[in-house]
Amino acid sequence: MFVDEIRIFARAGHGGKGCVAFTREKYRPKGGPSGGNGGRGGDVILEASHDLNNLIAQFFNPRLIADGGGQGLGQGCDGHAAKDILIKVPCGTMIWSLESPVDPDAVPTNPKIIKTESGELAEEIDLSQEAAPTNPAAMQKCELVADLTADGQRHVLCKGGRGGLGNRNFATSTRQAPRFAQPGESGDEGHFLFELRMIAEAGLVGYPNAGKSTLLTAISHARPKIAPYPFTTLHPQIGIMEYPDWRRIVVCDVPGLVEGAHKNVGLGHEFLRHIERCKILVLLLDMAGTDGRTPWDDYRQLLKELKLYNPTMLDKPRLVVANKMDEPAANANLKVFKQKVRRVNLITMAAAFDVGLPEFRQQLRHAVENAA
Ligand SMILES: Nc1nc2c(ncn2[C@@H]2O[C@H](COP(=O)(O)OP(=O)(O)OP(=O)(O)O)[C@@H](O)[C@H]2O)c(=O)[nH]1
Ligand SMILES: [Mg+2]
Repeated sequence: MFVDEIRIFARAGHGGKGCVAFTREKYRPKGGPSGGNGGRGGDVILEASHDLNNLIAQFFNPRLIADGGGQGLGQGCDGHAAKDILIKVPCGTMIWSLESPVDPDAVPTNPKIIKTESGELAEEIDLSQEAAPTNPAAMQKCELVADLTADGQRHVLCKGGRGGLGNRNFATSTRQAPRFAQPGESGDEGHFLFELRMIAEAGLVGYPNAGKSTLLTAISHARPKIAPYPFTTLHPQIGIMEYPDWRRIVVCDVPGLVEGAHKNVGLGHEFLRHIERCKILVLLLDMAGTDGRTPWDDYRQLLKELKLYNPTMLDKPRLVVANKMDEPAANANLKVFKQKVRRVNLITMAAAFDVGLPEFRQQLRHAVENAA
């Protein structure tokens, strides 16, 4: 199972409460205040790791709750600090805060002030007006809290509460026996959305069956499934293309994009988030038209769907690749394509037969380095 979006509830630990205690020893019957401080609550910390490639761990554990700190004790003993919890997430995880939508019709109710039997003034709470419990599923993505891109990068999602001070901290010359201590502070908590956007330099976009996975297999050690039916690739796949001088370019293969993807046709277009951060887009066309479509229509549709997903996608430099050039219909289609779509620099190849790959590798490197 591939999980690239998950809603999480996180709560840091509360601080332990401070202690009220006094020293009583055989020869010091009034030894003074000795209540220790409470320990601090544990933090919830996120760490980006390049060993992970999806958020499956959070799918099975969507509640990240750290322990509270220990209470202060007598004889000046402080409570123990709670352990932080460290959660590993894949590189490229964006953390958004979630908030309940504000109801514009909600009228703030004025609290009623009443007089109690003892004559004190108090606020009357109308239980029928109590806020409805929050529904995390209805919460909306609000603010970007963190973007964990580099391996080892950490972010404290929720900070644990400080422990309360024990009564020995409050002794003064005029108040030598304070009979109070601080309660611990509560830890931060909140609902969050974890969204994974892969970190790759180049993204392969194309219709299903265009040969994206075949190209990724030919240029890297990645082994995505290749088959002659549409939507073979269901999740993004990462491959690393190596050059003789050890330069590496990370390439991301995503599922096929089809006409109407913005209306959820095919697999929709949500998966395009994984190539949103790419520097270069590689538009792969089936130049032989093996599925009965024409490559020039495919090209226009791909651009249209990219624009409908996010208009900034078209600002990225792109390489256009004509695949399946070994097929008989490909050369004739290529001629028509060049007439219909002008000012496009095409790289021709037959990925399944390793034809045209050196030129592709060279042009991709050139484009990535110029885009940096
Ligand atoms: N003749 C020919 N067939 C190719 C070439 N490249 C890929 N194919 C075939 O096209 C079919 C689809 O290839 P895939 O790599 O799975 O295509 P894809 O774009 O990843 O498809 P989806 O994952 O479904 O989006 C497979 O049967 C490949 O063998 C090529 O250069 N020439
Ligand atoms: Mg594929």
